[in-house]
Amino acid sequence: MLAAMCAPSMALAQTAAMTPDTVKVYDPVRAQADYVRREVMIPMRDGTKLFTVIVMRKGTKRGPILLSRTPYDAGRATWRNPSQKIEEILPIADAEFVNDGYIRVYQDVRGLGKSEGDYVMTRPLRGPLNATKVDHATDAYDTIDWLVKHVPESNGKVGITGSSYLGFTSLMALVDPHPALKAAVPQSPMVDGWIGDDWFHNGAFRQPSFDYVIGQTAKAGSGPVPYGSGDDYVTYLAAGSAGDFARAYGVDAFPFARKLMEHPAYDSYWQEQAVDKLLARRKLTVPTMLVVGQWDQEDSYGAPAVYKALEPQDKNNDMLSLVIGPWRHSGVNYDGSSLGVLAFDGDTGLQFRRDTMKPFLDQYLKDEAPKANTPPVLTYATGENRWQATSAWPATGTPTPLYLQAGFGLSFKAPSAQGHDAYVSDPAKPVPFVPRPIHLRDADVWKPWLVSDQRFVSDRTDVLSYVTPPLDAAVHIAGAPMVDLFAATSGSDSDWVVKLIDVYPEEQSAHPKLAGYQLPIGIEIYRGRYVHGFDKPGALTPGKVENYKFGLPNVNHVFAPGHRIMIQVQSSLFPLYDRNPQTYVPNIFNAKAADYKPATQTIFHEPGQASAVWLPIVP
Ligand code: PG9
Repeated sequence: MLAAMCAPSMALAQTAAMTPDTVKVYDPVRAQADYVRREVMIPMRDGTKLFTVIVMRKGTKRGPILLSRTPYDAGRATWRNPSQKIEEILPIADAEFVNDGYIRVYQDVRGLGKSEGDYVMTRPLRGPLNATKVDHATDAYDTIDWLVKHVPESNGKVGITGSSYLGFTSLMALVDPHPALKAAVPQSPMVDGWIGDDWFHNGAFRQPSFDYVIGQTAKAGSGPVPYGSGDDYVTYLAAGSAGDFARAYGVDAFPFARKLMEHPAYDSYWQEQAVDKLLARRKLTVPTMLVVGQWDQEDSYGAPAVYKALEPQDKNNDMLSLVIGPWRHSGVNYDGSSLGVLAFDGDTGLQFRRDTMKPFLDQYLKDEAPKANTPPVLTYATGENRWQATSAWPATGTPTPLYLQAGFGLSFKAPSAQGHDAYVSDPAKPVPFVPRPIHLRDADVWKPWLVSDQRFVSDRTDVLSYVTPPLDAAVHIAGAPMVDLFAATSGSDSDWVVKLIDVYPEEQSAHPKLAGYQLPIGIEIYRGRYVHGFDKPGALTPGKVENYKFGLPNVNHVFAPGHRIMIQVQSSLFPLYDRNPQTYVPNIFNAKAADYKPATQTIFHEPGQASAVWLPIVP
């Protein structure tokens, strides 16, 4: 019976052997999908069209729109897994939103993905650096304007979010915002690429930036830099300066790489695109929640800097909030149960998104949603593993100097005797930033590197480690520890790296991986030539003591009783940061082999020159 029914139709449906086998259009979204996924080209004011994907659960009505503007392929972002289930196609952090009626929108920024137009890296705002009529502020405005008019399932209210580059585009939407933009959650935004976000930290160049530039701007997707699969420590060392590396591998053909190399100091190119400075000159009209990870290995600077710049405007303490979680870069959008060897109390990413971010967005975006109970500041006290709400950041407390002492001690009492320690920093043997062999592209090493055990360098003669006795009582810090270093070099330029470390007791049988662990709470680098101003590089006078002051990342951490606090000082962090030749040259990207010289570095701990890290201690 079955055979009789099928035979005639099968015969009719036979496909000729030479039918061309390519199919022009296959829509993978099938009738059984639980979502609607639309791809549209949205016109901007200059006629350029931006590729935009709109995703929502079937049946969504009066849904708020949550927008992200990305350089990382909106198509791929909304097709994480080929599936008919909305939770599978979208990034995992979107689930709570689309399951509660949100419409999720991703857009390729101009010039990337399927969007039209010219791409300029973190395109500066219209003004001295951008003579065109368009930037991310206008593109966000035009996009929001189109969305509220063309998405019939929406309630006309839009929020913007995203991490890192997407955090940057979220912040740019706050410049002359569209009236329908009701709330923003910029996460780990790239704010100042010179002071403390992706490209440089306090003037020291981050060499993996070259890979990023190629990945981002090579049209044919021809990156990354073809330097081979060996130990990156060896490869970068053999290349010479970061400029030599760029020239050897053709990275200098990329305009943005040239811009990086042409602007080694904090000149107007950097100052005029620093987003905290741009926003500080404008009125904050959109409720904004800034988010960052305590161990953010890419953009630890931006969110707290914007918070600091805008908080004076927030008279009622209800427009601007800050969240610091126990996360790596963008970790907020993934499973936040652990980071490296550290385990937290549950999935801190989910806890934040579900209990803080969503109620905040609901309040401003959903029809008739209740007021959220958003704390002005929410941080996670690592060491005690609990969320903590406060009214201000840094939390109210007393900055207290923890002084370097003779005999490699540390104490809250200022040193009373003359004293200093010295080490030789040899650019031919820079201190590695993670154990060798180093593969900068290994995400499993890169993502948690800021919590990696520092014992691998503690015994090097060019790393000085100062440590307290075991603590009798907990020391709780909440804010950015400040380095206050008195140091001299025998060279004419130098880098200074300072690490604040929580040393776990040797006996930890309950957590054997943490026994004796030297957990970095903050690591930062400072290029000595800028001691008299980031825009005023100058040679250091050999032997002259200078006072270097710079911030470590913002943290909320409890050093538990029995633990010890350690401060390490060294002069390189390689190959993450390019080497300082230790001889002053106008532009380190052009340093020659002969400029790289060993230098004797002297760290002072004596009255009048008492090196310390100021800890933001809270009761
Ligand atoms: N940290 C990345 C980035 C942002 C902006 C510019 C360059 C790099 C990112 O994760 O997007």
